[in-house]
Amino acid sequence: MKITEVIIHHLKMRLKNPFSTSFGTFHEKEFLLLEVKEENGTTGWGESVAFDAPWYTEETLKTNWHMLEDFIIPLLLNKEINHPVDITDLLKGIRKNNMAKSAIEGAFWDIYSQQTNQSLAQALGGQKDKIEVGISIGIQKTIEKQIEVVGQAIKEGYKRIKVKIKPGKDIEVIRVLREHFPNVPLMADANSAYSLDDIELLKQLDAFNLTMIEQPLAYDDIVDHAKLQKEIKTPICLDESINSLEDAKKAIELGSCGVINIKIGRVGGITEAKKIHDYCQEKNIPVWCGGMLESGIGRAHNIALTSLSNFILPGDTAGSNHYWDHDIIEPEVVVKDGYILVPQKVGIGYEPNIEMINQFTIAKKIYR
Ligand code: OSB
Ligand code: MG
Repeated sequence: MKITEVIIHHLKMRLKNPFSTSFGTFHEKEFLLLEVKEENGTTGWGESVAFDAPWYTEETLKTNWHMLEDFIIPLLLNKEINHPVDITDLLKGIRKNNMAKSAIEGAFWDIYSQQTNQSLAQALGGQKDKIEVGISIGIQKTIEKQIEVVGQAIKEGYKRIKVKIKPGKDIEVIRVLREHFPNVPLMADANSAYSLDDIELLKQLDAFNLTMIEQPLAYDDIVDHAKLQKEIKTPICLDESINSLEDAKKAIELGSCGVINIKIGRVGGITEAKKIHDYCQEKNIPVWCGGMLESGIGRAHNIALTSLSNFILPGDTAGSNHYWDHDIIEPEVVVKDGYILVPQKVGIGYEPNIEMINQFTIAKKIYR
């Protein structure tokens, strides 16, 4: 198989509700969508999950565009690629820039599964035909609003509620939520808002029976997380700190976490994500699939990945209707009773909605 053309679409989609984290508030999602064509006419779709600013990781939409245009696309165009894993090798000289690499690798996994006449989930060795779904809820202006939004998500059937926390919006919020919802699987994500100086505060979280606390400490740390994990009984889940299988191995060896959040973009693609999944399975570390407020294209990849057997915990794969008035795939992602049915159709299993894609496109460039 040879990639003969890549189209980069730059989209901007308005979120239904602003999403607030410890590092900032999203009102809209601006991102790159990749349409990749192969010599026999098959088209695959991939999404770059990089945001428009470097507050979560260092990559941005523009750094991704630069890497794709100047390095990644030239390395892949018109090369013989037999299997998506070959891409890892072709790109191995480029350091980091995981989200940029992942966008095109994901599109090629789509092409590969279409050409081998299977669903992406099947191509990955996925075993589940439906996946459990959790939801990530941003920091709200008031505690009353936080209770209302969490209550609504529980009513909709989500299997696990994650709330974002930050200094000043932590213990009290969790205490009140736990009082109102004593039995719901609840967790907190700090997006690196704390340090070991906050250890007494973090220890207090142990009182609320959280399923885990996600990335409390620095985005590039695994040593302090290991120290913290020894002091608290709530499992630590690493997100930002895990960018490769090597990172996962080291974090597990150090005891820095009990759970890993796998995001395809953050780790450089589906191939690496699957390696981390397999390794964690061997080591009895449960994993779940994180979200990046993706459009339906990115979500389709996440859903296929989540069909692998060690995705034991519900992921951040809420339905299209949670984020958008209109998503860019057909059908949209539907969550029913807390589950998504893994599509059985070939490829990513959803059709890109070209009309919607064009409606949200603000720039576009063709490479061949
Ligand atoms: O840390 O998981 C995170 C959104 C933006 C940046 C980082 C994170 C998140 C989420 C949202 O938690 C998950 C989603 O619903 O896509
Ligand atoms: Mg996170």
